[in-house]
Amino acid sequence: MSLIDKILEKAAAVGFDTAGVGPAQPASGGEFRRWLDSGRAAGMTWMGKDVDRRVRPSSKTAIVCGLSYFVQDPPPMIWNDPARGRISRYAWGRDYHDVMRPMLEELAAFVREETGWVTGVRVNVDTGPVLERDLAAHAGLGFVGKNTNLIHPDFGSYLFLGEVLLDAEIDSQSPISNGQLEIGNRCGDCARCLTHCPTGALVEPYGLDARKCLSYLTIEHRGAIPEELRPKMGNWIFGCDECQQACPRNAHLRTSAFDVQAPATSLRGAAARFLRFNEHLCAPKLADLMELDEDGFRERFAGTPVLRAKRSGLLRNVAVALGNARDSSSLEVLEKAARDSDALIREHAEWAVARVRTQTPNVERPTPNFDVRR
Ligand code: B12
Repeated sequence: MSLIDKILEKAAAVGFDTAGVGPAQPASGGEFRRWLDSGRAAGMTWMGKDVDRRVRPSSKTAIVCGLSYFVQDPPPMIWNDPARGRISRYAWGRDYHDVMRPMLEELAAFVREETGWVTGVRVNVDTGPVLERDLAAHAGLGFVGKNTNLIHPDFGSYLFLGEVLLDAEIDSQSPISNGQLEIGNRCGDCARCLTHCPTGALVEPYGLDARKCLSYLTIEHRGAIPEELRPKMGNWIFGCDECQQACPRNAHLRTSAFDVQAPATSLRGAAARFLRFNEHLCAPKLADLMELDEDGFRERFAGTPVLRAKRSGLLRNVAVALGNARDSSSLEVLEKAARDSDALIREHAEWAVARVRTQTPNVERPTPNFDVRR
């Protein structure tokens, strides 16, 4: 058995849904530099550090591993309830960094053992200066779609990526996966992701402007949400999956009904091991979230990616969602939030109070309708 075959076998044994081996050099460094120069990275200034390492890494080989995180859709009565906030699918459970890192470490230890290499074997999941989607495409895991996501033929785009990076070429006699970056247009004429993005953040195929992206605004952005974008947030309060929901390459995943009583059986792939799936995590009641103090926030979202937004960011988003729901029964909770010690929450709650008080219908965006076949 070749070294690559052994590594891929070990990756499966460790629990990854898919893995491939390819060159660690990204193909679209130029695109990345253009993205930075155009300001599309918004406030993610850390993306502009280590540009050279991201574009021309010292590593030679990437063992790219994928972990499927697709779980079935929540029942429409929960998901479409405007009194609830929507959390994007990737955050419906334990933080994937915490889940994948030990799995990658185990794989890295195996590589060290098999090769005798004591240095030059490192793991990365999201945190290092690595263009992961490029490397994944190189390693044959799938192709980059117009929504900029890496799309796998079986798992769609609901696939976390992580790597074991090697400073050496690996068994150069063996063919490296398919070795090709699938850079061609595999989406054809489809542009659903572009047309379904609520804010037009996919400004061109394969081009995302984070300044408009709800995922960026609700998770990474630390200040006020631009007022003109607030009505377009609907009830997304942490991340956004609109461009993935609209993608026909994900449609086949939704085969069985969501079963609240037996969530584990409705999970697919390795996701079953780390997603705690319940309505309080995927679509929590907005009014409940507004009541959370610092300790309550940390306790409720312990171990999940939601912590990244901090209480300040999450409650800012919750205020916007309550404003968009325009239900006068939320006025009491919003008025209380307008006296919060956090100025960001106060300002967004005041905006929401004014929006609820104006009885005009929400014309900017109708109540979101979760229909993946749109
Ligand atoms: C910064 C970042 C974000 C930013 C910016 C997203 C973006 N599109 O750049 C924000 C906060 C908005 C974000 C959102 C999300 N993210 Co994010 N994010 C990252 C991070 C840390 C860096 C991405 C990056 O380098 N962006 C810069 C742009 C220029 O690079 P890129 O999008 O990868 O683009 C490359 C290709 O598109 C290609 N390219 C450019 N032009 C063209 C043209 C053609 C024809 C082709 C084929 C390719 C191509 O070149 C680019 C440079 O290599 C990665 C982890 C990592 N280190 O890679 C995770 C990562 C991309 N995110 C991930 C996830 C899950 C998400 C969300 C789904 C979370 C959510 N539900 O809210 C959304 C998806 C939004 C979206 N459509 O991208 C996953 C994606 C997994 C996958 N299957 O693709 C990653 C890989 C994390 C991980 N380890 O799993 N994210």
